[in-house]
Amino acid sequence: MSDKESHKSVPQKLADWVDAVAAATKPDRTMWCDGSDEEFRSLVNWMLADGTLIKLNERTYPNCYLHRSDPNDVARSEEATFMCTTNKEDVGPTNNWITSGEAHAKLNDLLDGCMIGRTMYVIPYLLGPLNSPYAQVGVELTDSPYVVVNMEIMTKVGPPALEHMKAGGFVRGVHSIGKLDSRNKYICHFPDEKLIVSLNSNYGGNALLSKKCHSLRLASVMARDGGWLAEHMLIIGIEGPHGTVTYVTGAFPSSSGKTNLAMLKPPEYMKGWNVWAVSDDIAWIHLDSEATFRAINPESGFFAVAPNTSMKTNPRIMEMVKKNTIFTNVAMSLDKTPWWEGIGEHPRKLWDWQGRVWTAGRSPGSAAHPNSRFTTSIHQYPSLSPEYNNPKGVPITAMIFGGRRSELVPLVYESFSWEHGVLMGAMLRVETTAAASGEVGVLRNDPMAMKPFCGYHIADYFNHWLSFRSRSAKLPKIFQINPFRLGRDGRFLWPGYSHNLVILKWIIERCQGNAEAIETPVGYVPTPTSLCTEGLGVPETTVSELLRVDKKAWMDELESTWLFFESLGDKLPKTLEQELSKLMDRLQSTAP
Ligand code: GTP
Ligand code: SPV
Ligand code: MN
Repeated sequence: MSDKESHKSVPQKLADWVDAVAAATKPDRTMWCDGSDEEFRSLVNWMLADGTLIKLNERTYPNCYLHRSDPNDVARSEEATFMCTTNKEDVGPTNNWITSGEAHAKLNDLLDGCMIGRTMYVIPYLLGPLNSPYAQVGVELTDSPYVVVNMEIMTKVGPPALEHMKAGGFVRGVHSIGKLDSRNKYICHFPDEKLIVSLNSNYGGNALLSKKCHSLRLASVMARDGGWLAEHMLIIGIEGPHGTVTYVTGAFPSSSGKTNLAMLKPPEYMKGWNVWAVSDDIAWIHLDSEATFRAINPESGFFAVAPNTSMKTNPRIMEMVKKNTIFTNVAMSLDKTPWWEGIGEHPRKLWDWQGRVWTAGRSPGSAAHPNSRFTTSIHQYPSLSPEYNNPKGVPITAMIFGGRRSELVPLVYESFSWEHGVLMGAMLRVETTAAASGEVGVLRNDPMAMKPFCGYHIADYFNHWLSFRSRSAKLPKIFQINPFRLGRDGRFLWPGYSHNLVILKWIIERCQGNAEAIETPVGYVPTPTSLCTEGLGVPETTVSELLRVDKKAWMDELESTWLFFESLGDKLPKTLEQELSKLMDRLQSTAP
């Protein structure tokens, strides 16, 4: 880390912008981050000294730290997230909107002197593999050292970014904790200026501007203009017993299983299989010169959900977070070992996520926050794909949509065509989770798991997806999965986690033309025998229930899709309307 004087060599445009932001926000000093271990350590030491971080048990969790957020700042704030453009029509009905002019006026007021008494950190970051034509640079200015250390885990900070910047421009991000005043919380995006301004939150997705703000909201606009896709998707390579690796992506909304699917450890009964992680949250997908879909992970780390992670549900994650990890809003045992609901055994006494004494059976609520998370470098993950750093990305054979549906959606099914698959994604209606503030478990439309992240009109986005039909002869097959169906007793019907490989295997075999399916009105559903469920211990009747297509319930679902599509106005592509009508016809012409 160094001060401004030693950075005479950075591009003038960057230096001028940093000076201008410093002149407005008035920090006591400006420090340029280089992403070195030494810098990371000194920031951690400062945060240990002022209480921003707590050191966890060095024996059980070496080099691990706990951060406790302000209790009102624990999840993404969709209500405070805005797309700022000239016309409302640009951003459509799924985004909050203010005019750029109005937003700048408001933000300039709030930025004035907001860093007085603080240090402003300059974080140049690279997203994507080194030397990749798809990589992008951003620079985040922040007064939060917690943000700096997280960004150093999540992205490539310092020299790689400055080097890459020589070849092109960069996305600008300004972040200030401000006074954590929730009435003045703004996460504003200016796609025309490639600018993000985020004030009064220090929480992950609101404050780590490389993540949802740059990699999805701004990148989705760039992707529309450049003919590619910026998606809320995991990327994995699935290796079969013969050693062939097939790459698939999966778009599920926040807190709906992406990280766990990306880090799946095969169950005992599936010897010879493995799942290699490329990404657990975001995919940038371009067509290469042969029109093959190629995906890269813009990120270099994980910012993922802690609750329910255990040696039983996901031993690979448990091993990975045992060192060099920052935990946010988890509970802590008296010997300073991190703890969360679902981890396994239950100490009688804990410190809860707000630092209060928590006694099992007596204290109300959960000890860890339901959206508590860990930040870990991707290089700590033992089954990281050797292709993770491939500048060209990995070739995509299938794309999966999913999300939490306690009813209706079968465990897995396949679309009839690209257009029908796009409809599947556009129709995605799922239960909300604790990853965003607001009620949990409420059904909402979350097309392609991008409702909170698509930075432009969602109907134009559907059109963009459809446009790939004429641009590629190697379109991935599209599937939907749902490991979250509940039984009458309120418990999950499907064991999930490692057993989800049974679903992935069927998907791969469908792509190879080797697995049987039944044609239903909604798509191809596995025959019970084509899904290898022998090792599972799930009764046959439960498997049948998981694969059942309920005509009446689907008709109701289509009603709500019509309403959603109607709310999008006349930009809705005709192709999607036709696909929806065809689906309706197919349902109507089947017996109940
Ligand atoms: P974001 O980081 O918010 O984007 O979440 P994500 O989509 O990566 O979800 P993640 O894998 O972190 O899972 C979210 C929660 O769902 C965690 O509590 C998981 O333990 C739980 N979960 C993940 N996969 C399964 C599954 O197959 N079945 C069940 N029952 N729960 C699951
Ligand atoms: C999500 O909410 O989808 C996340 C966490 O992955 S955040 O970084 O807050 O967006
Ligand atoms: Mn996510």
